[in-house]
Amino acid sequence: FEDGYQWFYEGVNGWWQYDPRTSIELEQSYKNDQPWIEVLIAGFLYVIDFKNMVQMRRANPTRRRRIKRDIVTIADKKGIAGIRVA
Ligand code: V3L
Repeated sequence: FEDGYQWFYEGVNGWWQYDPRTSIELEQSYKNDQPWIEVLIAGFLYVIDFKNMVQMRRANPTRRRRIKRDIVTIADKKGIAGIRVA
């Protein structure tokens, strides 16, 4: 985004950047102070919880991943939405 921030979810030993479409949804909802939203990711509904900064599948809320909003250049990102970068 214009301020250099991007959205990430936790992987093994690092962070994955969200896909561009989901990132836009997250940013808009975050800036609107929504406490949580639902998004469709790869065919599954996920709850994004901005209070606790976690995401989880709606159908299986016990499996949760941390999320963060961070500067893209200093973030140790693994890739975008499961697509690895070198
Ligand atoms: N965007 C894309 N795919 C996701 C997302 C998301 N926000 N959340 C979960 N998945 P779970 P390493 C991740 C995928 O939490 O080696 C990465 O993108 C998730 O993909 O139980 O562990 C990699 O593709 C996983 O395949 O709902 O760091 C992959 O894991 C699946 O949904 C391996 O990454 C179940 O995750």
